[in-house]
Amino acid sequence: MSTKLITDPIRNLPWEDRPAGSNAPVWRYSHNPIVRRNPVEGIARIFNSAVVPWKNGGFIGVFRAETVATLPHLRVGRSQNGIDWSFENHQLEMVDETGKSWNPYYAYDPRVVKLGEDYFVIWCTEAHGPAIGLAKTRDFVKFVRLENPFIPFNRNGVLFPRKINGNYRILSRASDNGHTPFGDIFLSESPDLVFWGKHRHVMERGGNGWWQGLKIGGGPAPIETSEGWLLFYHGVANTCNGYVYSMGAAILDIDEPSKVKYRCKNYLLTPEMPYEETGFVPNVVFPCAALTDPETGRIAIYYGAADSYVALAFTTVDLVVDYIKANHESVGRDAELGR
Ligand code: BMA
Repeated sequence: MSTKLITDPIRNLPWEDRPAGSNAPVWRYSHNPIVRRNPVEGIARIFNSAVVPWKNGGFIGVFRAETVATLPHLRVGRSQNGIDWSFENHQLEMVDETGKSWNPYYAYDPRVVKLGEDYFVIWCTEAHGPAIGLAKTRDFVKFVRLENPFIPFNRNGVLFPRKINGNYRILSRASDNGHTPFGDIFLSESPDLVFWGKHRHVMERGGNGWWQGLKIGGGPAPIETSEGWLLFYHGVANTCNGYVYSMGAAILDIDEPSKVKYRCKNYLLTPEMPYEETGFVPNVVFPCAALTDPETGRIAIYYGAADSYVALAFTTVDLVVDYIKANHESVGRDAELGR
């Protein structure tokens, strides 16, 4: 059965066909990584970053950049083809709702979501410990920062691209002040982007595969499809040599996204290429954005590799949804409930 993407068209999204002879559900761009080390003077690495379509068939993004002093901040990048990027020579500046400067001390792992006329940026910010930051922009020049949705510690926030039953929704993972050796995905809702509540558990770490045994966290903004919300997420394995970050996927109920319809027991991408296995932090595949085109069913996924590079991977909605369904497993409480 074919699954439909319920998203705006992006006819020129970056694309490369699946290599001949491959039956992988997700495949890498052959010219990865698309952003390499030292991409801008004074910037050592750009990685876990978010991209959206922009004017005149181009693309714009909010990138996680680390200076040569290794403090992460956000920076705007622009591209005509979604592959070759140029970056602003200054970090993204934010103001509060009265226009007063309100810049985060550090900022990382942004996601960007278009909701109505506004583009929302959600990222990990400093608030006496890591917490979720939220800002909106219409032009990627002026960014108005809103209240932080949650108190610390929480560093993995993902906003849905539309309201559901009248409320905004965020996926997040409560964490600790360090490298968080635990973590499930939760859902919260808000009528106004200020007051968040009705917290629900969505998915727990674990399953039969060890790739997501330590913790899991949302990736790109969930993608609306005729099967439900397609969620790419990261899962972390704890090995004797440190954490290994892979990408997995699930499908959440369209009206009640705390309900998991299908969860894929296999990872879709795991560190295999030199730019994923070697870098500032080895063995990291960390998806933060996806571009979709309903007419072709194409999906382009942007992911951070080894905390050093931006890389691209591709799939189609039919391929990935069929793969998730064919490899569905119930985990934890869902399994107990027979879902
Ligand atoms: C997580 C986040 C990510 C990073 C990953 C691996 O906790 O900080 O930004 O990619 O660790 O270092």
